[in-house]
Amino acid sequence: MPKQLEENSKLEEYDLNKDGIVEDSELESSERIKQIENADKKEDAQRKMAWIALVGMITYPFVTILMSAFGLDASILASMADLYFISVAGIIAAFYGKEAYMSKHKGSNENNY
Ligand SMILES: [Ca+2]
Repeated sequence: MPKQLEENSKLEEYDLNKDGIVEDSELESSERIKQIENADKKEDAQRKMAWIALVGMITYPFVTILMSAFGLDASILASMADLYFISVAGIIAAFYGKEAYMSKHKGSNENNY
């Protein structure tokens, strides 16, 4: 008796060519697609994080200046500036360092996407 999937089965998505049979090769392809999608999401999240860090780093001095201009106490912001800049620069350097490393070594490893 042929095996069947129940109605609206979670495994339905693995039947890539919609012939009603989930083959091993389709499972492998689905797994590979999932890996690529996850890697893409991870890249997007890291890129977003680097951009937020960069925007924060650029706006930080202006916020301090604006606070002083409006007569607000910017001493707390100013006192954590050194630590903040080192941390944010670390994040940005790690991101662009990773990007450079990945683009240099692309193709040398099959799983490197
Ligand atoms: Ca199929």
